[in-house]
Amino acid sequence: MGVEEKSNARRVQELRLFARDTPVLPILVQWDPDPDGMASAAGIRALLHRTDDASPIVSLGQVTRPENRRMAELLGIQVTQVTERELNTFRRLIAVDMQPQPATCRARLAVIDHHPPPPGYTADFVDIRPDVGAVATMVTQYLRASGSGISVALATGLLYGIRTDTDVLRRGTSGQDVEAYVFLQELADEDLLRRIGRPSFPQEAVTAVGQALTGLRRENGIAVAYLGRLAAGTAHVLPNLADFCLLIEGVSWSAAGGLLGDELAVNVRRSGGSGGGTGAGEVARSLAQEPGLGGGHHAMARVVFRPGVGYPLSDDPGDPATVEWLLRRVAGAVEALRAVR
Ligand SMILES: [Mn+2]
Repeated sequence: MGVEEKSNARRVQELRLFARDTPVLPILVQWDPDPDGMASAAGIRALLHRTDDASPIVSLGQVTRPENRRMAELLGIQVTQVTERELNTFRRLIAVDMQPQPATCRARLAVIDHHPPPPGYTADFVDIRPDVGAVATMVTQYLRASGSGISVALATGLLYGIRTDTDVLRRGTSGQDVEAYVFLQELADEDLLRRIGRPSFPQEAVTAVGQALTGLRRENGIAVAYLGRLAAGTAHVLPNLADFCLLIEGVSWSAAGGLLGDELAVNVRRSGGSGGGTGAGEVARSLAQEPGLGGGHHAMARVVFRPGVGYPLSDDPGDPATVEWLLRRVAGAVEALRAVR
């Protein structure tokens, strides 16, 4: 047994101890649950041998991306939306693929994550490894160390989680991710994976992308596009558009925004993998009005603006005033963070 396996076995013991004598122990995932979060939560529940009722998977938001909803449906993963007030009625919580702020969260916490923690982060159980590409990798290690069996559905979910978080081992990947990936591939259902991972857009969303690209503005290597009001079920076009904008020659930063209700959601991208310099996650955090509204990784991040910060509430894709407002914000944050270094 190697050192890594031993420490994972110890982590499993500690986590089981944390869960003991807690009849209802919810597993909390991010605001818009993603495949890594959902699969990892399902894996933790299996590891602890708990039922859906004893450990419901909960989120303060909802699963929005159609392929993520399809994944949850095909793999039988149910995410229950809860309010902050409801969350605070639980004595203990396991947070997966995210970190609640201990200052604002009353429950005792176990945290399993791979996003960089704020300094001095503490919880009853903490396993935070920013060098690992997906939490699903960490959970796979737990399951292997514990000797628990992994069902086909769970292996498929965990593999899909690693695929999406690492862009199929192309982004922010560690040797541990590759090892978990190879292990899971033996167990997973390839046909199911193909059915999950096929995103599609309605025609109106594609037309809006065209208008957003026509109205795109760029300055000093930063490209910004605005999609206007996003119809229900089409929010996943935002990260796709942000990715696409990063392909433009000479562009090293991109942002794509759109209105969801009266909130302005913005996906930020930065080229250059996990290299040095200012990261997209830092930019998103500095743009956020309050903690929790912005964050992410070096290469990809997301921020949500709430009404009252003065953005134009335009429904029109490519609206010049909104594009200008967004460009000033993103360029300002990038410059300010560069100046600090
Ligand atoms: Mn993740």
